Amino acid sequence: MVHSVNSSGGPPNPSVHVALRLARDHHLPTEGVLLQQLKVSAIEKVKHGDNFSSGLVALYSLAIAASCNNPANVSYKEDRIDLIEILQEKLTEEIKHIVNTTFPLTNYYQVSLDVLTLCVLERELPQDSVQILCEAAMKDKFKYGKEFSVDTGAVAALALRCVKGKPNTQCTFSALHKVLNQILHQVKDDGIIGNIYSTGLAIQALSANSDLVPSVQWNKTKSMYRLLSAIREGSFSNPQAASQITPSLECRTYLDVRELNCTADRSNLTVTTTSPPPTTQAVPITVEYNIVDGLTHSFNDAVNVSVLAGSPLIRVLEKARDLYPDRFSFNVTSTQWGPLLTTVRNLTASTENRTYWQLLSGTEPLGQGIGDYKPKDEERIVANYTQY
Ligand code: B12
Repeated sequence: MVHSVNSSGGPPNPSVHVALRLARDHHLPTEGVLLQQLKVSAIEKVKHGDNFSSGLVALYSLAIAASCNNPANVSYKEDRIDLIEILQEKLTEEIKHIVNTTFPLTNYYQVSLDVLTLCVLERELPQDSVQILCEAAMKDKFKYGKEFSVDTGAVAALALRCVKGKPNTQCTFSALHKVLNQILHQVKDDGIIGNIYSTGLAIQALSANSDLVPSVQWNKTKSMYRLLSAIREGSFSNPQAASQITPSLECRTYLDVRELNCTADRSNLTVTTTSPPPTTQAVPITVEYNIVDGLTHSFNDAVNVSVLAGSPLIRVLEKARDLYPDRFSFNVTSTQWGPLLTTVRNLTASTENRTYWQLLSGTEPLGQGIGDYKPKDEERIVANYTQY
């Protein structure tokens, strides 16, 4: 995460800042640089009217507060913005959208982040927001397709925990009970909760609600060790992925942002330079790439391409496009997780219509995106245009 701040050149990552702040050891010069980048970037986004989704505003606010700065008063040169007011407005829009259409403007992961942030920072929550989040939990809305999203449930459980006990929040008792049970249902024998990338957030949710989690139902040590072994296997080389497990590994949760004592920090983190992985002879592999319009069935096209072993999936897409530009053209959007596949041929993902390009290996959904997933020889990768 520290290296990503100094080398990325891309937009600053608020989730990485929260993680660095919640860690016990610090590299204060890097945290200072990232804090400044976040402030400038927030101001630029507001000034230029760039896309600034509610959850992203929440993460920026949480990050700035985690450095003991006031997100309601972010300034750079002669510009000044109030991120809390913006967050309250964005959450109000999400609530209105849910009331009108039954779906949030973005998704329930972000609505939960919004409620969590306003609560942790002890700011006023828009009317009905807690009630709406409770209802969503009770009506099983934390889903993409048919699957319960552990990540979403985990952030919702943190938000509900935070607001529990405040006036007019009686609904949180049954909502928490429901969501925690759904998360506990996803605990696997090896300690993974959901998948490896939701495990960190799930540990936070279960730890923050430990009084409601029967100890026979979850072995925290096992989940923590599973994360540590996954780090050694290289599953967390993406800084965004690393940022979502760090709080749990430091035995903290996002709720602890309100308790940070910045004056006590010491810059005691020794940053080691990672040596490049040993160079193995790169051999070519063959990957079948299949693009399917799963909604209106306007096309179903496949091609075999050859890439070097260890290449990320995006190389396969590029090869296919180079071979047949008309059939395999594609576009991506950069996100904190890496490139998100948004368009293939003439079909573009849309939040409004809740369509996206799902990635699969055969019939199994991939656990990573095109920037991180490394296909194997003879693997069949499917990009399927579908709805969530
Ligand atoms: C909501 C969500 C989605 C939605 C996003 C659209 C929407 N309007 O809601 C949909 C259903 C489209 C989606 C798709 C996918 N997702 Co998703 N998603 C999430 C979730 C639950 C919340 C994201 C969010 O809103 N974050 C908060 C906002 C403020 O941050 P943001 O960076 O602006 O959010 C955007 C990006 O995160 C982007 N996004 C969402 N998922 C993914 C996945 C990848 C690989 C990339 C590059 C970007 C991306 O969409 C967000 C909204 O615009 C996260 C959970 C998590 N722990 O982060 C998983 C998560 C990020 N997704 C994941 C995965 C694997 C995918 C898919 C690859 C699944 C698949 N097999 O097809 C696809 C992406 C395929 C592609 N086309 O490239 C993994 C990523 C793990 C990793 N190491 O890479 C996560 C962590 C879930 C998990 N535990 O497995 N996702």
